[in-house]
Amino acid sequence: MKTCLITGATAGIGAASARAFVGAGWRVIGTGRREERLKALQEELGAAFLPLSIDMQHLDEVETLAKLDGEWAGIDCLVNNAGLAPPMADLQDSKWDDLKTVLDTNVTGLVALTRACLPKLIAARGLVVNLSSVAGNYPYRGGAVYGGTKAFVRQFSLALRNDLAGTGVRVTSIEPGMAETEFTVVRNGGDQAASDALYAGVEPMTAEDLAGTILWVASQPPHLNFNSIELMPTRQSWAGFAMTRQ
Ligand code: 8X3
Repeated sequence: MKTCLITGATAGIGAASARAFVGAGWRVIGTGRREERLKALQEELGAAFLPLSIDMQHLDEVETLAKLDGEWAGIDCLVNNAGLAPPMADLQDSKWDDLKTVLDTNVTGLVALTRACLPKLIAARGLVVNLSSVAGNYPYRGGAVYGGTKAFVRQFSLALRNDLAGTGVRVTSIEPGMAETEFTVVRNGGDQAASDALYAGVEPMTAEDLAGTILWVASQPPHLNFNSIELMPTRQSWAGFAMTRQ
């Protein structure tokens, strides 16, 4: 039985991915900060799910994930899903603590965990699936740090493929647009109504849509590497360029 390590499994795309992978016969190690959510997921998914309460900002905790032994020792797939956005704000109006949490989680924690898991992934000829975003490919106002971290995740994913050339390990960057998850509630400082207003009438992607994509990537034959997959809801497209007029 193959094992998938999924970060940020307490909600949204991470929790949906845990359900999808277990449903497809994988074992899943799911991490997150909210222990009670992980426990609830374990009750739902049973012995195929190992919950580990980890904060991606604490690198000593992150690195222990790669050191599990016994029946949970192997890692065939790493899904780097944990990530968040600071409140939408121009950089000059942003709070450093908010930005630091995002940089530590989206970039530093992701790199530390990936690096720590590589010996096991190489031994398994496994795969890494990184959650980037369309925000890493197209800039929008108020998203400089978030978009910057997601551009990093995409480029890190592509370059990591070079480092892993010849090992058989595959790496994919998934770049979703608008998906209705707790992501937007967090980005709006916990304001559910603001999140609901953003999604109203848009038919956003769901966590299950993305979990299906991630599982599909992980189910492809070993000779196929999807470098990146960018996806949006049909009702989302791009804004034009902005001008300031005198
Ligand atoms: C966030 C994507 O389109 O909601 O990762 O800004 S979008």
